[in-house]
Amino acid sequence: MADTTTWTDDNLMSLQSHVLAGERAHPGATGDFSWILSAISLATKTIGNKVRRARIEDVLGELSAENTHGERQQKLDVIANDIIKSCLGSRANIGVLVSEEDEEPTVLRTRDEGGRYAVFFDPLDGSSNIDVSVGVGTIFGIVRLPADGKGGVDAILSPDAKIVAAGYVLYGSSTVFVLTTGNGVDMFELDHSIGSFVLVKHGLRIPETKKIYSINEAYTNSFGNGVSSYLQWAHNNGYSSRYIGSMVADVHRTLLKGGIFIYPSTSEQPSGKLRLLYEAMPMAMLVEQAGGRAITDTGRRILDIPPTKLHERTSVVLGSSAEVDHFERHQS
Ligand code: FBP
Repeated sequence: MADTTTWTDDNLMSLQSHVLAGERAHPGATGDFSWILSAISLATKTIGNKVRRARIEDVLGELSAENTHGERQQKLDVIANDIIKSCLGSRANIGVLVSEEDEEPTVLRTRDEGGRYAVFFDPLDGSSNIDVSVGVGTIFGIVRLPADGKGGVDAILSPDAKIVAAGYVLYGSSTVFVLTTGNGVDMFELDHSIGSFVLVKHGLRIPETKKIYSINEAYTNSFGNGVSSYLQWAHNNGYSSRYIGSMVADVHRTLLKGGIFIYPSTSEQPSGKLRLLYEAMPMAMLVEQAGGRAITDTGRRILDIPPTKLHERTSVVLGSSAEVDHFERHQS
């Protein structure tokens, strides 16, 4: 019997060829993205291996050292950070690297020396879940630096710096790479048999509504009135709760299934916990590109916040647009 498989582009589309095809469609594209994304692809495949073999290679557990946020670093936080920096460091079009694990940015070269982009990243998000084999991930944002030749932190925090691509890699039951370059969201899965991220979903759209909220209710006593009133309403309207405690995993579920992810400001953390540049903004760009919304708990669009510090925090409310609308209605 003849093989009836329909051979379409998707079947054979790797991350690299998909990005290259996208660039070919843009006159004047320089190949910068595919060059940077190939480094991120290589780094995250390597990190994925480390995460999967963590107990075998005995790279689990905490180090005595603390990161810039005063949090005890996991061994794999540092390993992942080094892997990403060594892969991205070799890309001549990158000027600056900003990592959750490093207090200061790594300045590689000035704009005039070809460093047109900065890459912000959380090397291993949800690291408190590593030891128990729960989904963790790498989050990144690619920013085109202003043309005025400014370098270093000034360039990164300049209002002319524009986030032009964002993504995350989830190291879960499968290794998934979710990416936007400003033209919708695509999802790739690592096919271990060929060592390639293969396109599995082109033009991913977040469901308009879904009665699932994701928040750490252990902090209920320190939530503001608006958050408490929304949760009361959700409880009275048949919502279900899902919370993994790894932002990448909770946002991935929200993107695919719909619902709302909330990490609000609390009395203990008045500006929220999650970091603006390398957690909130990349996720906000992905959710918006998939048709959802991403705001702070005071209703401000996360992508409109002008960053003032490298490691500043923000409250995060993102997900299906109708669900974020419901949340917003309870804040006034
Ligand atoms: P890091 O692990 O990168 O520090 O990220 C912070 C994080 O673990 C998020 O992934 C997650 O959404 C949140 O903190 C969980 O915080 P909490 O334990 O307070 O609910």
